[in-house]
Amino acid sequence: MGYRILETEDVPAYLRERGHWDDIDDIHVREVSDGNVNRVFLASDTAGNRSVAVKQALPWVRVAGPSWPLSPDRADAEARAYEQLAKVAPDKIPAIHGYDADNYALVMEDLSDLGVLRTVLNEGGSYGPHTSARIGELVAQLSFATSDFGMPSAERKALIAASVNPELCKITEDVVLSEPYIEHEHNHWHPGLDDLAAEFRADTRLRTEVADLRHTFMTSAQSLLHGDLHTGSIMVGERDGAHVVRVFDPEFSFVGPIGFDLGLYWANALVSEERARALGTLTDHGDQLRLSWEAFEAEFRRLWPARVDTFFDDAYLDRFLRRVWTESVGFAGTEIIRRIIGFAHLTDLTTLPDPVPASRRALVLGRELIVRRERLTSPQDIRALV
Ligand code: SR1
Ligand code: MG
Repeated sequence: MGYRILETEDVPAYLRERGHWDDIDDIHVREVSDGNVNRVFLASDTAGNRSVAVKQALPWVRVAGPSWPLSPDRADAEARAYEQLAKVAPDKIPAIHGYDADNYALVMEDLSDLGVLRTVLNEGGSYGPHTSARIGELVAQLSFATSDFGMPSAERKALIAASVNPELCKITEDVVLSEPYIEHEHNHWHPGLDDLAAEFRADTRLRTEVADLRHTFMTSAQSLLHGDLHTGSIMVGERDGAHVVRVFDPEFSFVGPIGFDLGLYWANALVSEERARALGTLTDHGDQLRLSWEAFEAEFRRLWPARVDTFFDDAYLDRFLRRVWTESVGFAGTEIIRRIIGFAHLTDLTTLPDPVPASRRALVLGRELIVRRERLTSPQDIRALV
């Protein structure tokens, strides 16, 4: 049977057909779609002993509808990314029960006992001691294993070819790395930001630096990325007394610059900090960039000896990590800006009683991260800017 778009009432039979659920007299399904792009269902039994999540890619952007068509092939990219992640960071992703390539649907662990990090933070929670360290480690584990340091050359060429994700990359190239700096129908912003939005569109230096980051995004095939590592792609919580962190939604995955993953996380951490500052609920927000970078760097350096022969010695590693740092800073700036004057905004700011002062601070910070990235050489330099 070909591609069927699943509705809530189709899910029980679908799960039985795929061998995930026998007794469909005892199954309750609800749609919990929340992201911009896909549809997600949760199925559980009455006693609450069993549950699974079903995520299906639609042939369009969910929040825009059929007027913005998008190939469901992105589900293949997501399944491939989970395959790689399962090899190197199985403790930081949901368990994947099966992928149905005909229907572009993944059946996976239900994470609804955990909270989406963005929601936890928006509700006044803190990051806690381990979240950013786990994120830094995950980025290092995935990026090292799929880089030329962690994979034989021919195998990596095959990975690059298999991981092309043209439509989703184009979305990023447009909505993150281009549209906010030109007039575009996708863009929108609070009227209190009119002057800054106009200033950014007229700022030749800023636009040239963004062009450079865009080109890096398009050409730098360093490692397999998550591709959309914002705080809405991370679940956190407690299980059996332990703090757990799970990263999901890697449908934007492709082989690109590592700094794009770190930069997205940093941008979202910095925006969460602006929200907390506006509400007077600041806790550990200001530590997260440093904690994730330190964990990333420590893990990447720990893995490095595995393939030191081809790249000679640590001098090249130092140079490589400096480049990753600088690009991460720049990509963080682009993510902040597009989330305020581009297509897809953040509830961190939109749900503030007055989003303008925090949004203005974030926009100016984003611009500085982009244009001064070569001179910002440490987390302390970024603290000084904030
Ligand atoms: C049209 S999609 C807009 C954004 O939603 C996704 O979550 C990505 O962040 C993308 O840039
Ligand atoms: Mg997503």
